[in-house]
Amino acid sequence: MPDQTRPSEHVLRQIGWDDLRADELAAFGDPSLRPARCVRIDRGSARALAPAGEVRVSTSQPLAVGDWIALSEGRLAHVLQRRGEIARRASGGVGERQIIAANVDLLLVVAGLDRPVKAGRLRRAVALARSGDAAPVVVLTKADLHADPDAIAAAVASAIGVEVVSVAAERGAGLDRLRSLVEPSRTMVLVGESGAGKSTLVNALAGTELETGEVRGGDAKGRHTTTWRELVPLPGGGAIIDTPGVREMGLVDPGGVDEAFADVLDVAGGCRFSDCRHAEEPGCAVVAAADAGLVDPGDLERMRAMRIEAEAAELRANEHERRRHERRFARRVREAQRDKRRRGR
Ligand SMILES: Nc1nc2c(ncn2[C@@H]2O[C@H](COP(=O)(O)OP(=O)(O)OP(=O)(O)O)[C@@H](O)[C@H]2O)c(=O)[nH]1
Ligand SMILES: [Mg+2]
Ligand SMILES: [Zn+2]
Repeated sequence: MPDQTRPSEHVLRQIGWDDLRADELAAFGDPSLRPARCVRIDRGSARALAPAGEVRVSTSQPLAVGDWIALSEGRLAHVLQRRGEIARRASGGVGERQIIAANVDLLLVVAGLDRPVKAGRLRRAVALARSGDAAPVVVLTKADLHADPDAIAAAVASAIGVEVVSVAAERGAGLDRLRSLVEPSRTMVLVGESGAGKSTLVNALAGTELETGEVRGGDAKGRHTTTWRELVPLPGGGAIIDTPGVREMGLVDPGGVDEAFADVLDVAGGCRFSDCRHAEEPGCAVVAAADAGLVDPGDLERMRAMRIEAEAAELRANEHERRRHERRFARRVREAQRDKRRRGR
């Protein structure tokens, strides 16, 4: 293939385009195909970043922010294979699987130090990251409002077992560490409660002017400042995805749950069975460690509860998906029969 990276593709390289994806594109055997990345999804269309700038792509198939796509004369031709997707249970309704973003390297769980840190939420986000093949990082914002942010950061790091960065976005503190994590070409997504400071952080890193909001009390509906997900390229390379605040972070994939409990995971390697659920199995090192007081029995209980919840949600989401396929199939059959009758006349 002739693809010596065109200089104009540099902009895509900076947000994660690489040789593997170039090979995937070349394998379609159509030299007219051009790569682009979805930066925002609207109803029935998507905005994508192409080497020449942002383009609007109309589509009937479901795309996610972060998807790499192939365009042919400005039209969507292919969606390239995803390297992981961050998915949660949609709130309300039947609880279908909702994809927050695709092709994400790092998931930043953003929590403001102007309110108590909730370990349960952080663990959920860690599980979300792990099952989406992204590395979790906890970001404690509004460090300027807290007397001892370093102490909190250390406590959270040891409890959750992931890197913790504390930032005061408006003063620029802590941003260098985040830059070094995302540069030169990685993608990170921000998740966290409304008012946690996600958009403020994007603005500080990207120099954008996304709308930010007042911190409002209570938990009434309609208090979100950001209402869509958006991918923003960073000046030094890499990309950051802002998302609307979520009140509940429902899991739909049990795969990442164990890894959200660092102390449990530490001893789980000693279990007799590699797929041990740390419940009734013989030779379970986790149960033994909990009995001996080496693992917090409360953590073990919370881990089991979170996994049961995620398994149930996964079943419901799959069932929903299956019904949707069936309805679509039945509709196609009806349409085909109708066409046949018409032709027969
Ligand atoms: N003191 C201080 N305030 C901050 C900091 N970061 C954000 N804020 C304030 O927190 C409020 C909420 O910030 P946003 O960035 O809009 O929060 P968000 O997480 O994007 O909220 P949603 O879009 O609703 O999900 C704003 O008033 C910000 O000025 C910080 O580091 N220090
Ligand atoms: Mg916001
Ligand atoms: Zn076990």
